[in-house]
Order: sequence, then structure tokens, then C-alpha cells
Amino acid sequence: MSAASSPMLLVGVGTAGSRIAHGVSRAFGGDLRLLAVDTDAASGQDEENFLLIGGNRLSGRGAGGDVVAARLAAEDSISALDGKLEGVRLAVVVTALGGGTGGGATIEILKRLTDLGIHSIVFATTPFAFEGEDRMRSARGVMSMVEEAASAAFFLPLDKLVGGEDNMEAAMKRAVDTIAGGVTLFWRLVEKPGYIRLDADRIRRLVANAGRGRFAFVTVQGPDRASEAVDRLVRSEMLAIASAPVNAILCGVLAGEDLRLSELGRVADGIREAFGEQIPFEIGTVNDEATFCGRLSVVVMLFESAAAVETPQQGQAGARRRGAAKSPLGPGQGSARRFHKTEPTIWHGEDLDLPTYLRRNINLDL
Ligand SMILES: Nc1nc2c(ncn2[C@@H]2O[C@H](COP(=O)(O)OP(=O)(O)O)[C@@H](O)[C@H]2O)c(=O)[nH]1
Ligand SMILES: [Mg+2]
Repeated sequence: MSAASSPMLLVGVGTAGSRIAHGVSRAFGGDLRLLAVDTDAASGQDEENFLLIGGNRLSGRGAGGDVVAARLAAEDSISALDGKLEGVRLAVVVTALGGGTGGGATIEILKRLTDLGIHSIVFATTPFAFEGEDRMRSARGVMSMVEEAASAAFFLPLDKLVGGEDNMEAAMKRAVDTIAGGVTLFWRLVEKPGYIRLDADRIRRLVANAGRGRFAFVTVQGPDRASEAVDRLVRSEMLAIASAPVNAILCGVLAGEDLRLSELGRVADGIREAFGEQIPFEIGTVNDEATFCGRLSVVVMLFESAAAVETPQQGQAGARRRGAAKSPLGPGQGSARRFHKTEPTIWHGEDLDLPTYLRRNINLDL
């Protein structure tokens, strides 16, 4: 299938988000349907795969850290976005919170995707501590909105993702490469399945109402690579960032022709043992000798919402009814309660931890 007609679209939002998306495209090395969306004209590497938003408002010079300006810019340009979404059924959105565009425009884009019945998986970085409290506050201010607007959201703290000592430029570059590597593994898992298939439809059903999740991946070599992969994942800080218990697990095992059944078993058993043996577990493989040749990569996604486990019939409606249906806490309370252990996110006088439909008293047809 050519990239242009793929039902899966990679969307990079903001300057860093666009950079990450291009990194994924390079790492994937093949046809990958991509769209970079930014308020800054400098992010446009090629016209066909770029959408400049808020041109009238911001003159292509970026949002200057203003989340609200970026949201308005995205709203202005929503019909241009529609033009880029033909045939798309699953969007993977990469973005970096802490600036203006990544934080603001992402929310509007996600809402539009949902309105069109397109499921969305978001990978959003949160800033390094060295970037300062303002950027961290800006990121925290939008996280719950991003979570609410997406089908599934993975927040990746840059400090935990790439660790400390680098200078800023090196750290940023490493972060781009690392995230691009992880998203590429996920992309391969869906687009190039091996013995065990995890195709876009199954993924879509799994993420339909998944809410917040945790994401980690490792690549290892050597005779004990399966055990080592499990060990490293179980100890991974990225999988330790919990906001709620795990309710479903998705695991991808990517390797060359030398992938043994016993290795698959070791990975599956190890991950289930560590994160929950009683909860739904999906595994998929990719067998690609040219790419992996001797290496073994394992991707783990832990979903924290009970709604992550959807039946096929529920999948279609899921994109439009997120947050409302199938809450373990009863209708209308799921998202609000998810944050009960955290400080409330008050932004412009609104408690953003409450879903929009509760804040605005909108009645849902439950
Ligand atoms: N991974 C990565 N993150 C970056 C890079 N540049 C900036 N960031 C992060 O992205 C956040 C948003 O910055 P930026 O993309 O410039 O803002 P935006 O264009 O307004 O969305 C920053 O707070 C950083 O945490 C980069 O080159 N790589
Ligand atoms: Mg920018």
C-alpha cells in the first residue's frame, strides 16, 4: 500500500513535534504517511506534507509560547486539516508540550480527529527540568486536555526518557532520536506484522477509549536477549509513571528471522508477570531480517483505563464517546476521578481535570 492511501497517518505538531515526526519517517525508511503541522513556517520540509496553521494570525513565525494563540491558529485552519485526512482511520500524533504550538494546536487537532471518527494515539513529551518551571507549568496545564481529547495518550518525560548529563542541544537531539525510534517500532508493528498480527483495526479497537498509558521500548542483542529485554522493561522508569492501575497490556516483539518461539514466550510471560497476569494482553510480532538482524526490540504499552478493552462493535462509536462510556466508576465520572490523587489543574478558572462535557454541563446520551 502506498503511503498516500494508508489508513494510518503520523502527525507532528509544533516545532519539536514536527522534528520528531520527520525523525520517525527517516528511521522507518519507507513509505510513511506524514503531516507536520506548525505555526512556524520553518518546520515545512516539503509542501505536500506540511500544514502551516494560523498564517493570518501569526504570520508563520510561531506561537511564541502562547498555547491559546496556537489553539486559535489551529481552529482557523481546521478545514485545511480536513483536506489532509482523507481515508485516515488512525492518527499517531507526536508533540512536545512546554511551548505554544505543541500544547495548544494538538488539542484542537485531536478534537477534530475525534469529530471525524478518527482514533488518535498521542505521544507527547514533557519538558526537561532544566527548561524551567514555566515550561513545565505550561505542559501540565494541557496534559489533561490532551488526554481527554485523544483516544490514547502517552506522556514521555524527557528527563526520564534520555537522562541527565548532556548539554541541552545534545539532550534534545537524543530525545528526538529516542522517541522517533520508539514510534517507529510501534509503526512497524502495525504496518509490517509478522507471525502474530496486530493490525490497525485491532490497535484501533484497543486504543478506542484507552485514556492515559505508559510506553517503553528496548533493543537488545545476545543469547539472553529476551530475558534482558524483560529485565530492562520491568525496571524502566517510563513504565513506573503510574496515574492509575494497569488495565490492559499491548506488547510488540520485533526481530529478524532468528526470533525463537521460546523468546516470545519469555517476553510475554515476563511482562504479564510484572504488570498483571489477569488483565487483557495483546501481543504482536514483526519479523524483518533487514532491519533487526540479530537484534530484538520489545515495545510495551500499558493502558490505565478499563475502557481500553473494547469489543469490535464498540470500536466505531468509541472515538466519539470517549470518557463517557464504560467507566469503571459509573457513567460520567471516569475522567474526573482519574485525577483524584493529583493536584487539580486550574487553567483560566476552569478545573481541567474535569472532562469538557462535565465542565460545560453537556448531556451525553449514555
Ligand atoms: N525532543 C525534542 N524536544 C524539543 C526540541 N526542541 C524543543 N523541544 C521540547 O519541546 C518543547 C516545545 O518546544 P517547541 O517545539 O519549540 O515549541 P512549539 O513549536 O511552540 O510547540 C520544549 O519545551 C522542549 O521540551 C527538540 O529539538 N527535540
Ligand atoms: Mg515552534
